[in-house]
Amino acid sequence: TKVTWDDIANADQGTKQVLSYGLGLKAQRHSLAKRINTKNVDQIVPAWTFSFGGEKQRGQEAQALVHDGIIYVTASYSRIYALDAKTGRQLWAYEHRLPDDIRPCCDVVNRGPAIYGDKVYFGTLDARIVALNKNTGKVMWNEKFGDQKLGYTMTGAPFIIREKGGRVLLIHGNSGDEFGAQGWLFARDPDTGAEVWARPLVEGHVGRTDGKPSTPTGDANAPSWPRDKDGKLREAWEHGGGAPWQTASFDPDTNTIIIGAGNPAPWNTWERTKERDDPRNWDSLFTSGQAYVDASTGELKGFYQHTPNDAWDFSGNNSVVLFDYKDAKTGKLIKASAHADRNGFFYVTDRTKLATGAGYPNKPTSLINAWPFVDGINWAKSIDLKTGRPVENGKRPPLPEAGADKGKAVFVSPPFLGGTNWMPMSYSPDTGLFYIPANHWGMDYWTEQIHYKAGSAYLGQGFRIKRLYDDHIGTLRAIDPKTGKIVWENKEKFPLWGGTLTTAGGLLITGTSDGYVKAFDAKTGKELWKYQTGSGVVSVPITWEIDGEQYIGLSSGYGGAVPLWGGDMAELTKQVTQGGSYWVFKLPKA
Ligand code: PQQ
Repeated sequence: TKVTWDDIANADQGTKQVLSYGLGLKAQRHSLAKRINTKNVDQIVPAWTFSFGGEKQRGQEAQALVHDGIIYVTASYSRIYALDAKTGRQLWAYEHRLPDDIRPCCDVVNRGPAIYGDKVYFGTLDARIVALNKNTGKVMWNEKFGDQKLGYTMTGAPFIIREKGGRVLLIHGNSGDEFGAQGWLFARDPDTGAEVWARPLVEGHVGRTDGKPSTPTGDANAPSWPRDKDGKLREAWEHGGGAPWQTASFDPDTNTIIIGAGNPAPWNTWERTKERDDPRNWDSLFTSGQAYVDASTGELKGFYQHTPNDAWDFSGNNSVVLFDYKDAKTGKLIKASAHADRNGFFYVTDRTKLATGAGYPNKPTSLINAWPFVDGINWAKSIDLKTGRPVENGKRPPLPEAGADKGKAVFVSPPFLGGTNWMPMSYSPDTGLFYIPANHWGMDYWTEQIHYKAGSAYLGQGFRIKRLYDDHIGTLRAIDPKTGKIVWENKEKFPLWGGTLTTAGGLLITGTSDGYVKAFDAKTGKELWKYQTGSGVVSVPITWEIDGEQYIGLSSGYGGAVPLWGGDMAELTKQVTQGGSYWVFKLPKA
């Protein structure tokens, strides 16, 4: 049967279908399934496993979808599979033919598909979005949206929404900030792939509606970006970054798409600062923050910037999760957004204020609170709750001295790989807690000279990532969004690089880089079960029910940014073997 908008909007009210990245429009990653629970999870066993095959054994980061007993999962190198969700039998497979000149910054990953009507959709490393017939795997349309030679690529999962006029739209972004790509958010007709609107996230660039220029993003003069003496915007503005390379959430009540915007390009903060000025006077809008986009028009109507004029590649991409809670003092229901940033702070914002335009840009009124969720943050002392801006701590790496090609190194924590990274957190309405896969580490960080060169890395920074503690890097943390209190934590010797899932069975499920899938008691943090999958787990778990049985599934296959960019942690995880398979667990038959 076809997947309808109502199926997607209501999937998180049932247990049989997983129809979007984030397991629902709010991206809470919480399932109502409870057959597997804290009492019996220690009995679950593998139901089946499926190998993605081939020689392409790395970087399995996907979250799968489940519809009508079929599981759709993407794999590294732009591959997608349809499998019988009960048995793992392959129904069809599609391997996208990739050119040699793709430039993904952080491994050949893919985070998952979207599904609607009779089609499944996924992004490819050569900057396309491909639609396939969900029953046959036949390609129905294929739209190229950027030049892969210039670093445009796509790793994130697309997302289906319905805007208030009734049109269902396929929403996706691009990656490529590390190569000086411009970040764009696209809305397409899911039937044909035709672009409906497109919104750039660098201030002053002009969007599109129905293929024609629409409005500039923010102020047409881009006052948050510096100009040279001749009055022209500096080189960085042309490239800019801000790529929304992860997946949106959607608030139908306010007709708003909520998505994180990536880091500004290049990383070098001085390239985005007027000569001899203080970088804190320049914001590089609309990068490294959370963006609120009108679903019907593609207008940017709200924005909260976590890291103004980001000097550390903190990005703002990680999921923005929608949740409601009662204010302890007033008893009022607050419609909030929560976001654990790479910069180490956990932000709770009032999403209604941002969605009505009052928070645009950086108005302080939308921030409810912000707390550190990792130890050792040294780039900022705190977030000022009145202005919403960080209270910085002098950790912008200085310019090279005259004649030198490198600046002096500063030690910064978190490092550019973040207090957390792309791996999505989950929220359990039962415990009222968020579960963040976090890491304790820092970096030596120094400035280098940089000029844009098409197809080359556009950073202007050098770095080396280091550990903060001898006994662990990863820390799975449960945080209370009302108080910022860390309620429990579980340490891991390797970096954590997989997402989390909570269930009505009281479980928190995740994977570890040393190959385990683990189940914890979501309330107490007690480890209840683990299973070794044979390669590092850097994917996102889901759960579903068929014929009265509950299944838990996730990919295994180490990769992502840590082995490529992780300095001491790349060394540490060299011992992890490569892989590429999907694992499914269930209770044994009684
Ligand atoms: N991807 C990973 C990963 O999959 O492990 C880690 C990162 C990315 C980063 O740390 C990034 O900064 C990053 N940045 C961009 C970007 O700004 O365009 C894209 C990606 C990506 O598409 O995977 C990553």
